[in-house]
Amino acid sequence: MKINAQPFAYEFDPAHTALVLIDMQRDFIEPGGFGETLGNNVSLLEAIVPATQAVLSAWRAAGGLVVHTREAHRPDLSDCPPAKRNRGNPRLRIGDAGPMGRILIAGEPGNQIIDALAPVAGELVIDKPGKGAFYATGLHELLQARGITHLIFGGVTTEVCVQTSMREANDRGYDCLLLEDCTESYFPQFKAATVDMIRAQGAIVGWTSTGAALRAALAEPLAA
Ligand code: TIU
Repeated sequence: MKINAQPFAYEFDPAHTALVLIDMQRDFIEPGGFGETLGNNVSLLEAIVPATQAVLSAWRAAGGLVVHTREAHRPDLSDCPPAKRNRGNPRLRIGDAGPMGRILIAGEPGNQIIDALAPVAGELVIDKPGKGAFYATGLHELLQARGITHLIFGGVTTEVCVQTSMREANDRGYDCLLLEDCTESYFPQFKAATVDMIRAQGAIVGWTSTGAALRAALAEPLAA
């Protein structure tokens, strides 16, 4: 299957491709979570939910593997380096009690994926202590066991956890595509720069396209 992308068409076989949705959690998208405690306007991120939901439905209908990640720490914070917890000047730190439970802690209400994109049976849910999806998670091994060679990315935020995960994936040999309308940043200029730098130099990190282009390709699998 081939879809229009930049800097040139992206080719993939859905049987060997996973849709990877990065950290679509209440902690980043809703008020009162980690994103807001860092001083961000979280309302910007909601805008990508409908496009991401449409892609997720189409990908599920096509039978493709779905991977959801969550930035999450253990309740005892043993996987949270003090350097990460102390960074910046947040109103609430990782592990502190907030309106949606303890900030960025596994199992808390705020740490869950938003209802609109909730995982279903058979999908991989990866809790990650870092910004990248491959650090300290075993994700590479899980993907290799399933014969996955291509990864299609959406999620938040573009220049932090999405970009870090794409770079980790690229270094591990995956062909990566970023869906521009299914990713967002608290800083529009950082999203734009990230999209540009990913596809620069002949797709140095990966390709970029849109959810609509992916859905169109999935709707006509025999045409590709
Ligand atoms: N702060 C910010 O932009 N992002 C993060 O801390 N984590 C993710 O991107 N998921």
